[in-house]
Amino acid sequence: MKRRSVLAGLAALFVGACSKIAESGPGRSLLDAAEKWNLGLHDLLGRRTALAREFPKEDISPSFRGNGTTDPKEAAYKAYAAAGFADWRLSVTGLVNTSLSLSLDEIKALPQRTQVTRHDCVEGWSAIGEWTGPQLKAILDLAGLRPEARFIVFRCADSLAGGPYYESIDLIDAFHPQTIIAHALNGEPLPVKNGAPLRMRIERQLGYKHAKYLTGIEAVATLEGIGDGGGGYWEDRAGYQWYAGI
Ligand SMILES: Nc1nc2c(c(=O)[nH]1)N[C@H]1C(S)=C(S)[C@@H](COP(=O)(O)O)O[C@H]1N2
Ligand SMILES: [Mo]
Repeated sequence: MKRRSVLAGLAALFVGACSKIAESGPGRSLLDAAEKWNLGLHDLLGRRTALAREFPKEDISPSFRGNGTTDPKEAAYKAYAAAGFADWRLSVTGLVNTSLSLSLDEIKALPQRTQVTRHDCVEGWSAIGEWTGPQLKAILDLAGLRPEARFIVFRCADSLAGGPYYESIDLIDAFHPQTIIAHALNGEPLPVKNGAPLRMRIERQLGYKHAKYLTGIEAVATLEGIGDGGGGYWEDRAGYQWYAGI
């Protein structure tokens, strides 16, 4: 929201300045161009902040398949899983006023959102599931983002052949109301195959953005120096788009 008003303010300033220098001739077309740019910006922001479709419960898929890592092999993860994830913590670090280390109980004590949405994987399958968890916004508000923060990086407990899985999004998606940290699928604790005990839901983007086995959230000013700089495991390795809007 804050971002939207800053951008709209900038556009208004630009249009205002143009109307002073030109009432006719070439100035007039500059003003028209500025107005078009302003409208284009509003269109874009409208699309970015719109809600993903939510479905009635009857549409929930009978089984929600697992993809990518479905059973992390890391010893640390296996130890947490064996203890029912009782000691799992989610760290919140980077460009924040207060770093946090949250327990699952603390995460479940925040206001919760439940949403039935469709997951679309680039590999060509979809599934509908009901996800529950706090909005990422609630956690970012608790930690307090510093003004230099521009991206949120998600750290995961699992590695694939090329290294640790990770993902990242910009602040428009970070503050989107349907961007939640899910701990439940279809009313049950997340199964291991779907990212137990915590996974991201970023409903306006494709499946690979939804980091599973979430251990940390990091606020950064740039994606340079994170992984290979592409903003995610598959972005670094397979050239998947960083912004995977659907
Ligand atoms: N940590 C981690 N997150 C991940 C992956 C992964 O391999 N590791 N795979 C991604 C891909 S490609 C998809 S489609 C979804 C799959 O989610 P699911 O297992 O719940 O179907 O998780 C995404 N998040
Ligand atoms: Mo995927």
